[in-house]
Amino acid sequence: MDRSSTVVYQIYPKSFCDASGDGWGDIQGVISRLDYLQELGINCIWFNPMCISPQKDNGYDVQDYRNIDPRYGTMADFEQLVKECKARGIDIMLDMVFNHTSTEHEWFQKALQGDPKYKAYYIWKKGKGPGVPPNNWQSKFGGPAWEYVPKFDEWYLHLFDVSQADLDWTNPAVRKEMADIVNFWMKKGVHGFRFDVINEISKSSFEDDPNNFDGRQFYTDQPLVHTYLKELNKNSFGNDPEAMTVGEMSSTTVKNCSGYAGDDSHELSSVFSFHHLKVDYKDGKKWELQPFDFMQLKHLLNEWQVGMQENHAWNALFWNCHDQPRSVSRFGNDTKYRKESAKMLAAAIHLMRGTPYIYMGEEIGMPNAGFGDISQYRDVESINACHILKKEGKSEHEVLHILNERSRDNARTPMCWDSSEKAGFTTGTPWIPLGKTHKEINVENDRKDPESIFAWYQQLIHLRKTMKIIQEGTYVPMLEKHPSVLAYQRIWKNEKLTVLCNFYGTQTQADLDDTAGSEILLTNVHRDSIDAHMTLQPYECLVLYKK
Ligand code: TEU
Repeated sequence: MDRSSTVVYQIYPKSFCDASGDGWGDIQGVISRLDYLQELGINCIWFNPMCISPQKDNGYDVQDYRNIDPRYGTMADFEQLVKECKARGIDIMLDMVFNHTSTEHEWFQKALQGDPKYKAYYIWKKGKGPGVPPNNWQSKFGGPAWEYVPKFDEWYLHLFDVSQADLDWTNPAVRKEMADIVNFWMKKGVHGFRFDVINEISKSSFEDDPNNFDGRQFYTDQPLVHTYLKELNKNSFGNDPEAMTVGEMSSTTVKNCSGYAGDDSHELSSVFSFHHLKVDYKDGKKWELQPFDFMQLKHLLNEWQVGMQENHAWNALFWNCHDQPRSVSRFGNDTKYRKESAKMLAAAIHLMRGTPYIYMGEEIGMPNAGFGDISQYRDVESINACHILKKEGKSEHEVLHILNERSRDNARTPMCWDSSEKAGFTTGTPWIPLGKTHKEINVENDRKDPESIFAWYQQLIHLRKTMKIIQEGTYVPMLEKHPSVLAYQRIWKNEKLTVLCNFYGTQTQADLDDTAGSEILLTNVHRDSIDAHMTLQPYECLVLYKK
């Protein structure tokens, strides 16, 4: 796979399409919708984990890395999926959850029985005293990052849920297991791999975090991550010329990512970083609401574009994924200007330098879930947060409001295919309620519109696949001080592509000195002329091209 011309579509399998009628998405459901994805034009699908799992964290708690969870189907179904995708020119990217396993994994179970080989697969420490964990680190899902096991009078580390025990990557046997798992899936015809929280696999020290924060300074981007990735590359996907990899990098830096995804670093092909998705966190806190800071957003997007370019490294481009609220609700307008803002947001990142990712439903402008009751939430992180927020004294109403803005479940409601009662997702009872707008916002309705959001995405994907300037052009920020417009140019040989995006529902002025001879390549508002001083319409996106 070529990272500059590939567009990846992300499927959260539990919520995409259910063929069996049990209310859970499954592999046969995905197969039944592949023609739709082919029509969209994408050339790769990233699947969130489908391996056997107790599903405490929807598959990010892996119990068996080499078998498909029966709720999704069988290995034969998976093999059929690979074939059906291949026939449509679509590659598959699988999620490798290598920082931790489920505590139900055979390795952890053997560890609990006292088998020294497997005990050494995980991270165990003595407490500071009776009932006192080894240090003050906090789990990402709330509460201490350590769990006590009386039998050993020791604690195991879990950076995430208590059911997700961190693996000890200093152990060469663990590293070999991981490479073997990648090789197993490569033999099944898989060329794409997404590595979950991969920059957290190395823990350099186990001291208290002096800022009484969460310990992340001791387990994020530690020097050994680079060593481990080079080794994994050499022993697995590095041997496949078709491979494309992406690492999920938590709280990272351009400098580290330039190493992870640098042209000559022999680690990964690309990285996800999340700084631009924290611009609406108050004091860096996810569960404290504030409107997004546009200037910060623009600054971060530019900083990563330019920084990675200067260091010859490669970004993934995305607004949405299964861990984030829906971008049209978050950075756009999901009522009056839903269509305009969904299109504007898409163009803003698809024309940047990197590999674009589309999260299922984004291509029809699906908004946040809009749940009316806390009991509708399913996500382990959201449920933990709910308890913590209530303990802090927040009312039921306030907590619901916060979850409605921030919960990961906003993105996990079932894909809406049509206006029928279950949105064409299932004939049974969906595992999580459908989003509030499913009767109006669905594939069937969007595609009736000649100017659908879907058609806009088709166009963006087509441009990415066919225009060298989008694949390889140099990125140059423009109008950096403009308070509501994100603007940039891509430059390649004698060509120029100019992208202007108004992030607000009000008109704004944009002055460009360089419009002569440009043609309009894309407009989401029927613009037919351009000049040096333009009034951009609410959420207008304008793309100019000049040769
Ligand atoms: O996410 C890692 C991660 O740190 C976040 O995106 C996390 O979900 C967020 O900070 C919560 O606010 C990955 C997966 O994408 C996520 O779904 C898993 O829950 C997590 O790892 C554990 O495997």
